[in-house]
Amino acid sequence: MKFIHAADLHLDSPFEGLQRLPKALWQQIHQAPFNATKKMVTDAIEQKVDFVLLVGDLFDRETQSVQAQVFLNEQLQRLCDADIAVFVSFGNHDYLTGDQQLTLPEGVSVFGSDVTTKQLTTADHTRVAISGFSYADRWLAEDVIPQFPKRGTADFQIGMLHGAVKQGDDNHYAPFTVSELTGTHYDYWALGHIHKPSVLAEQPPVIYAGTIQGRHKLEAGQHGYQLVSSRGQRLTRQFVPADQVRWSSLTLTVDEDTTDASLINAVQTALTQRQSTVFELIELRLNGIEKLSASMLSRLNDGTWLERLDQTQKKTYSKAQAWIYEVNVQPTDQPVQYAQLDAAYWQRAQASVFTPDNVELTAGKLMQYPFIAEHLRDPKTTANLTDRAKNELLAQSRLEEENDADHND
Ligand SMILES: [Mn+2]
Repeated sequence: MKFIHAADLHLDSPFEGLQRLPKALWQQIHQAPFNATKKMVTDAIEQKVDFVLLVGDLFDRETQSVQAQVFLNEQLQRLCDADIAVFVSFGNHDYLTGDQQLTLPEGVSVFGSDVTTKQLTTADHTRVAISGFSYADRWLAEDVIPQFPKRGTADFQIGMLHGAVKQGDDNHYAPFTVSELTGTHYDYWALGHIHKPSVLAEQPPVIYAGTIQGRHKLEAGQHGYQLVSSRGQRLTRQFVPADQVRWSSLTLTVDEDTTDASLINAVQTALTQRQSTVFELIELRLNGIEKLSASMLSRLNDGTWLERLDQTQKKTYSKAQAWIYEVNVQPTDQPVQYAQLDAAYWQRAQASVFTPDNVELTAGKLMQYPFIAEHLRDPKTTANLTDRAKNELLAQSRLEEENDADHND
């Protein structure tokens, strides 16, 4: 018995924030979730799996584009034509609505909003029971694990669950605890919702397949699906990459001799030296910025240098299989001397200005969206804002220093 566990295809993701990219490249990125899904389907056919589990968020939005619907239908039809069973549950992004227009090929089993169990006997006579449900709404605050049936007499029982581990009071996505899941004595829990591939338990496996295609810098690294096969009563599993573009970072060190052109050269050299089999979208991180000239620092901060790099990478990205989409100057470990700013004053101001409360206040109504609230409450976000302010101040302070020096001459 062999199956694929995939989740969070997020077909038709808008990839906002990448509008600066050349059109052909943006299209390549927009197509990436589609092509990652296509690869998974091709693999399923070549590997002759018995069934495929798709655990929610197949589409990015509740109103799917015709293109995304047609595409998913074609791909699921390819599986059906190869006698591969398909089990689908919808998640918080593509929850079942009353006027659902989506029609899937016959032979695809879709879970409704109540937990139900579907039975399957594979070609090698293995009896498999699969329990799951779909979201009926954008949010599901209730713990649904008690609604999952007791393990039956099938050779393998699998749970499909699009949800998040219970934490604090804000639980919008079918909250559960890992011990609740392992306590069911199912043989495998196929999870969706969290986009980073991760293993919550090994015995039995409680696994997030992760999104099949990373869609922004917070979804860096490899993405794909789980290929699971049985040997006797044992299940072995393997993560298989399927992503078509990958988010990563590159760190370079700059110094007082760094110029616009030399930094572009250093980037180009570093890009040719890396070993990646897929196209990479790269965040450039720069160390040693305290040695840079004031003008260089402000060109890095205000995006002027990146615009210049874009002119070069427009010609080279296709060969380099990489695109630098952002530059971040790394905070320095050494104490920075601000000419017009007392360091102690800055320390005090920093502590009182960049607080989680102030961030929430500034974000205002945006905080009602759980994913935005989660991002803004992350201490890393506050730290990032602080670093950006610090870099701006440093550049400003350098310019003032240089202006003063000019006046003194
Ligand atoms: Mn998702």
